[in-house]
Amino acid sequence: MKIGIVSDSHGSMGAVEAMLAHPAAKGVAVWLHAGDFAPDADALARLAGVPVYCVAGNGDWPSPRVKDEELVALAGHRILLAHGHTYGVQYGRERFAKAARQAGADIAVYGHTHCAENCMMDGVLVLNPGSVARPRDAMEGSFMTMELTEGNAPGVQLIRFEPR
Ligand SMILES: [Mn+2]
Repeated sequence: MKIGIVSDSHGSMGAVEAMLAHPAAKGVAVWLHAGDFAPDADALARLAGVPVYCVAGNGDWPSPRVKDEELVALAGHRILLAHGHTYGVQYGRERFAKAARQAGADIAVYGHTHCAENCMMDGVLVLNPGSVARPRDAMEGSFMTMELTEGNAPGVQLIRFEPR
């Protein structure tokens, strides 16, 4: 099962459309949006025509519909999805990784820093797709794809592309 991971689109529909037009986005069955801004996830769902899980970022208006975090079960894996600001991810990912492990997740996805990351921490695969619209770690926006199959380690790819 191919998962798309995106964060911090910050209202840039051009960046979301460019991401969806990228060859790497082809065949994505489910998108995860790690917040900022949550309405972009609704637009993504409309454009992509597949389910999108989304959480609230620090830049999102409070909404009963969008939670601060989601525990998503897909293809035999459990993913903790959160924007990350409530875990202080800008100072380190230890608290977030620990929360994921305690929730029984083997994957933890966050955003907020606008810097891509792919590392193992506390036995949890910790992922940040970077910002699709306002990258701070490169000139190009980025997103991730993740191939998930039960019983296997996820195959993660970081894709950088020219934002519109
Ligand atoms: Mn943020």
